[in-house]
Amino acid sequence: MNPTSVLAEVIVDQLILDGVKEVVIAPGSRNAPITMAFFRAYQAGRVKFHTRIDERSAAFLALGISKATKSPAVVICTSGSAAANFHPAILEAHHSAIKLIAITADRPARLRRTGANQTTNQVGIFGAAVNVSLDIFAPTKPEVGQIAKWRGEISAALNESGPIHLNLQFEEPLIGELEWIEPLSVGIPEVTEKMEPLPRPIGSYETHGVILVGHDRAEISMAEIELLAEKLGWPILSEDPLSSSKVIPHASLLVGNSERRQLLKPKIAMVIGRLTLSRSLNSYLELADFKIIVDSRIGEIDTARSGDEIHLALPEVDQQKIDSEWIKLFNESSVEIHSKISNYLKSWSEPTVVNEFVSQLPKNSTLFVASSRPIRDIESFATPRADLETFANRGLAGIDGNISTVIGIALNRRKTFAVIGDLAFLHDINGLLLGPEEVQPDLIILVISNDGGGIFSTLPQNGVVGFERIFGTPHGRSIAKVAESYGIPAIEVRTLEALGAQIARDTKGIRVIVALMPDRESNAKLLKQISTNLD
Ligand SMILES: Cc1ncc(C[n+]2csc(CCOP(=O)(O)OP(=O)(O)O)c2C)c(N)n1
Repeated sequence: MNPTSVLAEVIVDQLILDGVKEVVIAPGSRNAPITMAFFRAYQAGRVKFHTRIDERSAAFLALGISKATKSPAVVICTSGSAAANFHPAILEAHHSAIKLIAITADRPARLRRTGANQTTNQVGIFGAAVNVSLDIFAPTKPEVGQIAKWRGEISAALNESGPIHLNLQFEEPLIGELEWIEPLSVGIPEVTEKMEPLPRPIGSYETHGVILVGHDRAEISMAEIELLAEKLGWPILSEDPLSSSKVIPHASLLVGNSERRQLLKPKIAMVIGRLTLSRSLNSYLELADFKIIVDSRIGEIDTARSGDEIHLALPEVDQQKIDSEWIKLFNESSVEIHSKISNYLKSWSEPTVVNEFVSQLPKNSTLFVASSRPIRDIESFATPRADLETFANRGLAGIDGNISTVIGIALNRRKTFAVIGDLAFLHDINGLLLGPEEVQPDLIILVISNDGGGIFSTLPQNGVVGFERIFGTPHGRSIAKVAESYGIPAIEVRTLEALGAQIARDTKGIRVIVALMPDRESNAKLLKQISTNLD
């Protein structure tokens, strides 16, 4: 009889019963009971199993899986500093309200603060980023009722939203028999479903309103948003123009100067999700006399967020007067913007490359967009299309974990594409570290390679003394060679024709296209030139 093995076996069984379908493990000894229990479940066909050496990548991989499958993935590591490597992905999951289960193995509590090897205080290590943090141990003497107690704790924890943390104290021996004084299947408790906030019906609003949609839309479907916009007779200005053909193209440029902002001044604005990409949309929002915020995260995460009206779910509208001239005004202005910018989008540059890439993706494919310039270039320049499924880590807009997140997504989709800057690519290069038995998804990663952080050249600090070492941070590496050193095929492109040919190649597994860009400074100048031309 081995309490440690039994604890691990019961937790794995209960997690699977409560909806876990995939697990990512990072190697270690203290976590042996739970990684071995999960491997047995994998062999029995109950769960998908992934292994990653780097815990930070492992956690972002699990995040990507949770995002794509909408069921919580588990990530497991050993004790000590390994646990801290989960923190970035947990923070991203927290701020995007994604369920993720982090399991950290620990030594028994009596060994804390004794100088025992690889032992730190892991209890509560993720602070307020997790809604539940359990510290579970196996009693040395078996007790009747223990199994039901563990199962109840796990089920209750999984009923919470956002990421959760299970710290499991494993006593040695870490490997042993699974006999117990009662069957391990006993006592699965009834779980009471958490009530979802009900949409609050509203009467009618002013005719001159707008819907402003943040990139992650607070997980609300675009179809629902389109329906509401139609009922209200309001235009949709979206940070992500690639998941609806009903959005006004080039929204951030449309409201990029104060004159046009005044022309399109709304009486009322409804914000769905968070606006995190451009200053222009936020300045535009400020012009509205009345602001409605729709985001379930206001309930638990962004509790200090304010607005004239707050909704945790999309409101329903009864009747509404519509002024058809209002939307026309937006469409006409947008057509004007389109003709002004199209001249700039013909030759090789960052906005052109990103724009060509997203317009050439096959129908119904999945796209992950990294933070920094690519997501902003798409917001400003892309022509709307409705047949892509888009993802981004906009919870905290980190340049960490992007490769791992998209691999987690791609493992659950047929064909996935990603566009990412070279720093974000290098930051999570270990995301490409896949062992020989790991499943490689069909994924094409386009790296916009400008040898450093291009975004900083577009900000007011451009040109300050020490700019390159403080902000630009060039690395001088060949992205293609780095990818190849991880066993991932990579090719460099310098023309739109070559880029198009690479996108069209139907290949299996992961491959990288490196778009070699001119210097960051000339890109900043081009962006400036485009916006000046729109004034
Ligand atoms: C984890 C993390 N560290 C630092 C930052 C700050 N940061 C924002 S953008 C950026 C540079 C990104 O460079 P790259 O990925 O090459 O994209 P580009 O700016 O060239 O589009 C940095 C360092 C961040 N967002 N996340």
